[in-house]
Amino acid sequence: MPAPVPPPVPPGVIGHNRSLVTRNYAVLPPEGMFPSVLPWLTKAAVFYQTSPVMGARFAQGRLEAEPGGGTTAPRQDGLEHFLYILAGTLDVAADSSSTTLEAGGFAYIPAGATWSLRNGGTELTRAVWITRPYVPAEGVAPPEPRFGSRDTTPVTRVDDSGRWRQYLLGTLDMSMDFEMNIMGFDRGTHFHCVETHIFEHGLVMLEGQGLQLLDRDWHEIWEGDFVWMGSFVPQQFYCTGWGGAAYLLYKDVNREVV
Ligand code: UGY
Ligand code: MN
Repeated sequence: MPAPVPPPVPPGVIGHNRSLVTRNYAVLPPEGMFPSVLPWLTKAAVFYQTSPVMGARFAQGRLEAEPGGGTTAPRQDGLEHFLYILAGTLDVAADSSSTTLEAGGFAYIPAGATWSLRNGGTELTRAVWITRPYVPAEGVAPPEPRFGSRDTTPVTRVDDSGRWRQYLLGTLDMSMDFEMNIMGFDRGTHFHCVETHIFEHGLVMLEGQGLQLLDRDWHEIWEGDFVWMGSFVPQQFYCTGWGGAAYLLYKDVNREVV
């Protein structure tokens, strides 16, 4: 009997791996991610990109929900959650507030809230999903549920360097223990320095492409890629290509780390 003919391998699949996981940073292109099916989700899955098993102090993944998919019942897990819609729509309820989010829409669900998610649309929904334990601040009331959208969040220009940012959950708000910011770069722009700080990052490339410095090495990243940066990882970003670039950035802030 003749040997079976193997299926054709698409160009670039072998010998061109961009995925990288180190002790304190990781680069994960979307095509290598696998879905986790969870007992309390129906017609939905999470493609986890980082979690405490990698060394992070938070969990981040991409939620994919088919039409009609979402949580099987309202949940109360004691964790805080952030969702940012990449495509499709998502109905989100947290305690007595609820809304339907479209692409660019986001939700913050505080720890202790009773919450649920559902794709009430007709297309696949894709969303960034961040989960972590809340660290309370002395003398400061914990945050309430928040909904918003990228379109209605002010754009702040730092200087005339071509960099801009949007603080989706505000900044210097001591009730919050993390920020979610969109960092934007006009063509050819970069940060003024190599940053090294205690804050951790989960980065999702929303648009464009660039070169990301992680420790001593440069990595080309583009739309859909995920990067985890642990505390004190030297980091810098250069916007490459012919247009601008933007990424969504998790940053743990406003708390002592001792
Ligand atoms: O705010 C920040 O820490 C941000 N500039 N870091 C980054 O984009 N890697
Ligand atoms: Mn940073």
